[in-house]
Amino acid sequence: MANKEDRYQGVDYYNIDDLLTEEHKLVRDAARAWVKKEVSPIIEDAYEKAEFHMPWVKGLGEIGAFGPYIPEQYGGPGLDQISYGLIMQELERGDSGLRSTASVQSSLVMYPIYAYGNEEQRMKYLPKLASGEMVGCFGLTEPDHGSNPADMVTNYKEDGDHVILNGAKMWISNAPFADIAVVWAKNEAGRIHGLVVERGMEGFSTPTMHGKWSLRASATGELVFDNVRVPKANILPNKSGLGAPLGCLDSARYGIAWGAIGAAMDSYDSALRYSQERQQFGKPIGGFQLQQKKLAEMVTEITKAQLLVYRLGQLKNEGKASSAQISMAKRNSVEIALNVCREARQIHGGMGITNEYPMMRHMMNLESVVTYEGTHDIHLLITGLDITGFNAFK
Ligand code: TGC
Ligand code: FAD
Repeated sequence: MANKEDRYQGVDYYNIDDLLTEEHKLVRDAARAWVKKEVSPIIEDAYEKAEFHMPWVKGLGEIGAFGPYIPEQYGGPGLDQISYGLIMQELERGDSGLRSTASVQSSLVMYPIYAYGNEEQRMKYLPKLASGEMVGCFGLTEPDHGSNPADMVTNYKEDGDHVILNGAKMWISNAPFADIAVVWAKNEAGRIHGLVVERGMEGFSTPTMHGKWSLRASATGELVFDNVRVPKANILPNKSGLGAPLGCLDSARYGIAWGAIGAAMDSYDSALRYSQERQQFGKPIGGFQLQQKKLAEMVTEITKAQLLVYRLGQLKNEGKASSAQISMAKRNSVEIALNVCREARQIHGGMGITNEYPMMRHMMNLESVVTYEGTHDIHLLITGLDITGFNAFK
């Protein structure tokens, strides 16, 4: 908030806090305090300048936002999935771009190294990624293959104890400053594998993408591979095929399902306060029925979404959450968040379009969140396939 104190208090209409453990609350409160201190005072400025504030990386490592569920033996905090969700919610309450950086590092870089890598790869990368000493990115999307990554053209050929990687990835969060990239490419047999490509490898470049009206406080770039020699030791050995990157997406989409509600909570929190303080026609605007309708519907949708992700977190902790359940939650959270932010902006009247208040920034961010990690349409089709058994993608 430009020049304004961050008075965010959280939203808990159904006493969901009573379902949380002491550890959940400690982790959530630490993330909230860090966002208030380190993010809120400068986020509007960073957004306007389209800059990712690099000192945030160290702080994110300190609050356990990088690989929250990665075991302590690999440098992670070893928390459960609900803690992971709560951290993502607090970060996205600050800004979706901040949550993006943590999502990518946690679910799209650390998770595949942890789940599909060998012990040497885990020990080499995970502790540094957990602390923020190293930052990673995830290259799946290509210029001509977004919703349909199965048709990717990025590929590698054998060359002794190396492979030669060629192709390009687009729309890659964290790419401009990442130390490593987990890249998905086809081998000579056309099978998809994950490779860890390191900055400095000859022929590897990461041009920044400019001109975004959304997610401006997050850096987005391309990954270009021009005959890059990657050691075979950098190929993740324990899973291949499209299911490998999609498995990472399950974890990241789960984080977004929690995160997007944070943007909604921030906007509702601001709108409720504004409605109590702003006077028109001799009384607070919160006293008018039309404003109450907006606020009551906002808190209802937030509460329903909070309960959905809490239950999803329980299922995830038990290893029982299906990909389709995660898709439903990601889709629902982003949709309600977009609607809540829009209504909250209207409650602020003209002031709502300025950077004195967070709603416009959240709304613009959510236009990326509704598209990345599987578009709104793709998640609907995943639900459609799951309930009918008919595939409507192709
Ligand atoms: P399909 O034939 O359905 O599946 C191929 C194989 O994958 C398995 N599978 C999954 N495994 C784990 N998790 C999932 N969610 C899975 N979905 C499918 C499946 O069982 C199969 O395995 P196998 O062993 O039989 O081979 O694949 P399809 O080609 O028909 O595609 C299905 C579709 C459209 C749902 C999928 O391609 C998809 O989800 N597309 C959306 C692409 C996407 O989400 N891209 C995201 C890029 S990363 C990103 O946006 C990061 S933003 C980060 C940030 O800044 O926060
Ligand atoms: P397309 O796939 O071309 O889709 C265009 C439209 O067609 C959409 O509305 C879509 O819903 C619709 N459509 C597509 N197929 C179907 C179908 N079968 N049926 C009905 N409708 C369909 N990718 C990464 O790999 N790593 C990252 O870190 C990353 N970060 C990102 C950051 C930002 C800010 C953004 C905007 C994107 C990022 N992405 C990343 C890419 C993102 O995952 C893709 O943009 C997304 O998967 C959609 O692909 P596309 O943009 O090519 O759209």
